[in-house]
Amino acid sequence: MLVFRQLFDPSSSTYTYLLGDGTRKEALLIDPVFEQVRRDEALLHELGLQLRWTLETHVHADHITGAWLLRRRCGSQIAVSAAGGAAGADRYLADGDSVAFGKRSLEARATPGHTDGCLTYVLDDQTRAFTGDCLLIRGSGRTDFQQGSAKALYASVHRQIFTLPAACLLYPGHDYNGLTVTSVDEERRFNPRLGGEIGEGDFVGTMDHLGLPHPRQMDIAVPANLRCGQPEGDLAASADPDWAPLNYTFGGLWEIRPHTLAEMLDKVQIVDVREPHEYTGALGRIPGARLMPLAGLGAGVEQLDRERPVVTVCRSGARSGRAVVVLQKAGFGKVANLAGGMLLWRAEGCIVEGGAQ
Ligand SMILES: N[C@@H](CCC(=O)N[C@@H](CS)C(=O)NCC(=O)O)C(=O)O
Ligand SMILES: [Fe+2]
Repeated sequence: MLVFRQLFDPSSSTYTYLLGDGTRKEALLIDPVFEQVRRDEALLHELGLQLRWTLETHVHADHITGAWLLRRRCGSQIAVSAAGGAAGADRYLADGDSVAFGKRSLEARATPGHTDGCLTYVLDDQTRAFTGDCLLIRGSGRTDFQQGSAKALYASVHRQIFTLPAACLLYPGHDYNGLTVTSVDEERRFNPRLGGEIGEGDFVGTMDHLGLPHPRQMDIAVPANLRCGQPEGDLAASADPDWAPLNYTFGGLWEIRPHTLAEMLDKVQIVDVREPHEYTGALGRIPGARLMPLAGLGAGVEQLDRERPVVTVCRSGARSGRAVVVLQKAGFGKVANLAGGMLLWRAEGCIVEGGAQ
């Protein structure tokens, strides 16, 4: 069983792809983004997958890869193109090499043109291919920096991508218009730069006159990606909260487990965001919890100490998850949601004040 997820980084419009063997529980990520590493890790964890590899389609100019950080956090190995010039990887790929995850695999195809070292990854059964910034949906990667060559890109698309089966789905490295997927057949027919009867000369003429500004992050991203995303200096930006062992969820929240919270009740402020009748109702409450219903939370935040961690709680963990977002927006840095709310708190036998016994 193939596990497949398309993930998006809105700030750079980058797609990251998760591919997993659902039986063997092994996975890889294509083009992870540094700032999204926690999200990707949470998804892998929630799906029960072990990350074996991170793969790069090329040395990116517009965002920093999450490869190095994922290796550090998940023990994955880094695979990059041998022709890309990046140092610090575990494996250097050339045209025709394959990378396995469980019983499945991807074939690397050299598709230079956007950069010298661009690779397209083709799934073993040729039902999907990941084209990086070589072929975009109804577009192509730019060819005006990082050894770009419009001639080379034209040849790559025609020899390595348009020769795949017509029904093969194509997933790009970016999309700037909200499009998500295309197919070989569609791009052969409708790509306005490369499809139909468009010849090499037509393509080169188009690419020479795009007049695009350089990516905003280019001066930071290229050197960092030549180190596979290893930061210079310390790692403060990617450090986890240190006030408690917390879990990060794919939904984007830090959560605390009932037993972890039960052992540190005196060190945190507990904000119960249920309605008053629930606070005094049958489920009871956590000793010391302060009643601040979600609707009035924004107006009441000044009653809270900004230096002490805050844990939010409700019946099931849903409203309190929303409360975390409200508190973060109000500038609170140390906030976590009680996983499973009062229901899980009681189910795990933690101490309750009031309520039915
Ligand atoms: N405004 C974007 C520009 C991104 C950009 O130039 N993207 C490259 C891929 S790394 C590209 O080929 N873009 C094609 C296009 O914009 O048509 C940024 O600053 O990051
Ligand atoms: Fe790129």
